[in-house]
Amino acid sequence: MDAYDLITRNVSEVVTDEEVRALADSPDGKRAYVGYEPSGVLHIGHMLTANKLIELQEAGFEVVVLLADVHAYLNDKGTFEEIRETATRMQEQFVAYGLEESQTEFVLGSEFQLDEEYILDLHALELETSLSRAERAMAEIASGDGATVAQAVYPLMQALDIVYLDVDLAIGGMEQRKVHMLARDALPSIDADAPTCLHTPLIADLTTGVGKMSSSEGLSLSMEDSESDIEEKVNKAYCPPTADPDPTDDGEERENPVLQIFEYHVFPRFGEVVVERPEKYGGDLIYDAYADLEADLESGELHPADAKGALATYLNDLIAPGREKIREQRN
Ligand code: IYR
Repeated sequence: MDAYDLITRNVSEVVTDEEVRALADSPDGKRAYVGYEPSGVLHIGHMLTANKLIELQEAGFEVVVLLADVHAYLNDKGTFEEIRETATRMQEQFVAYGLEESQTEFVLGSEFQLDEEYILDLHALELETSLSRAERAMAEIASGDGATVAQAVYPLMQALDIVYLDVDLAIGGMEQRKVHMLARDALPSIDADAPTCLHTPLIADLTTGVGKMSSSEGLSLSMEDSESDIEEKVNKAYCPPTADPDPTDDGEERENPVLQIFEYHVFPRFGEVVVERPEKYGGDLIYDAYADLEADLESGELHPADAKGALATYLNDLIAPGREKIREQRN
């Protein structure tokens, strides 16, 4: 795969395509980053953007992971001490997941976000941004109801991080897109370039296929799940024989989360998928491309129960090193 294909594989959106093509022309030494609010354990959403970071490392990018402790504090995720402690644990889990430690720069937000120069630039952005714009940018990120002043400051800091970390490409899930659009509009006012952005898809709710999987509601998959937790959850997943299911009776869009996880997690990390089946049911199926697995599910050649069985096995392989790390961290 060439650099452009690696960068754009499995993404929902790039802003802009022209800018990404320019990066792909000379990716070596270019810097890409994702920021995460530190939390106790990695969940499948963290792992999805991490897959993209691993692909970018393959394409020659330098990768920066921001452990956004100040952002987590502003988003009411705990005391500063608690957040700091989870940041260290999260870093270790990312390395266990497969981010090359020697090629990944882990940065704690508070290492630079409390410097005078950063704060003054932040105030300059505050002058340029309406409260309603900041609030809209946070609609899919903010926790709790009712916006706080802290939540209005948050997206402006996220914009400024792009400048202070000197990155060429900002990455996030689709829920980050409005923050990035704000960054593109606001950063030129402090003489910084509008950043190039890449957004990864969101995995749908596991049991309904509606909306997005969330660690606060419904079933979510995380590194602390045991093998049997994963098997049970995947078993309960919504998996009609199509990648494009009909909407619900209320007109809500549905996705097939089992196929999404194959597409965004399993194929990128394993390349090939073997679905084990007894001889009497036709024997093993071997796929070296996601599209073939999807086509077989749609045609009925691959039964949803067999697809789920294989998915649980691969997911368990993916999280095994992280699960082991969490066990160590708790001892
Ligand atoms: N908003 C992210 C966390 C975050 C991301 C970046 I990129 C930053 O520069 C700072 C924070 C979240 O929702 O987890």
